Amino acid sequence: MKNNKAARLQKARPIISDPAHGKRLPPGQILTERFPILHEGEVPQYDLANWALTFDGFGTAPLSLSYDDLLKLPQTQVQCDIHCVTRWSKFDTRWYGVHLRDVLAALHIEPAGRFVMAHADSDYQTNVRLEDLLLPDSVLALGYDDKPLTPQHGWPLRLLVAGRYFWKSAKWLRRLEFTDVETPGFWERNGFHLHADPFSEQRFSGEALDIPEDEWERKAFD
Ligand SMILES: Nc1nc2c(c(=O)[nH]1)N[C@H]1C(S)=C(S)[C@@H](COP(=O)(O)O)O[C@H]1N2
Ligand SMILES: [Mo]
Repeated sequence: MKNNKAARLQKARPIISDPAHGKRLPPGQILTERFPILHEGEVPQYDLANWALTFDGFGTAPLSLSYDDLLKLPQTQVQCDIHCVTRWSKFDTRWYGVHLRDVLAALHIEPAGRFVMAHADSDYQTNVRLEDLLLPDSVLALGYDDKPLTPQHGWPLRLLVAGRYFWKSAKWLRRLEFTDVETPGFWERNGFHLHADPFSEQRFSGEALDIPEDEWERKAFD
């Protein structure tokens, strides 16, 4: 079934961003202080004893880390702005977690390909470039605002991908698949851009239309 989110976004009415935010707010975005909760499907429930994050694509058997393993790795703090393709942006969000470079070092693995498919619950995938995951502001996020993630925002682990629309930041992350081919994920197969740079408005895989939407305002918030 083709998901029609891209088509709906393209039909929505245009908005004009407040110039007071200058170059920090990407074109076509609106600033919010709230924290919208957006996802497909239900919030998954986990027993951490049975939870693992799997890494594959190294020509070896898959490697995995438990939640405790992640807590023992060096913890990284990130402060960044987030930008959702449905037009909301939030400045200065604060996260902590484990940086991919520290995971790769701990597992003694080095990816050969340039791409990563992030696999998450429930049946969500998104494609990211390895170089984006290795940026200082990308993190495998365990917590937000000095507390473990809430279930709605991705507990126990979500991806935070620096400099990309927020759909790349997969909540409920379960597996990172390293590959040398770029394969579209869930939204990318449904009309959204492969690379998703908010500052060049890489919203859609067709023409990047200067068109907005307010669907997030009707959903849940923190
Ligand atoms: N597993 C999973 N992760 C997901 C999604 C989803 O549907 N499932 N939606 C994405 C989208 S479109 C957005 S905007 C952000 C929203 O994250 P938030 O609810 O913490 O604001 O999660 C992203 N990660
Ligand atoms: Mo989104």
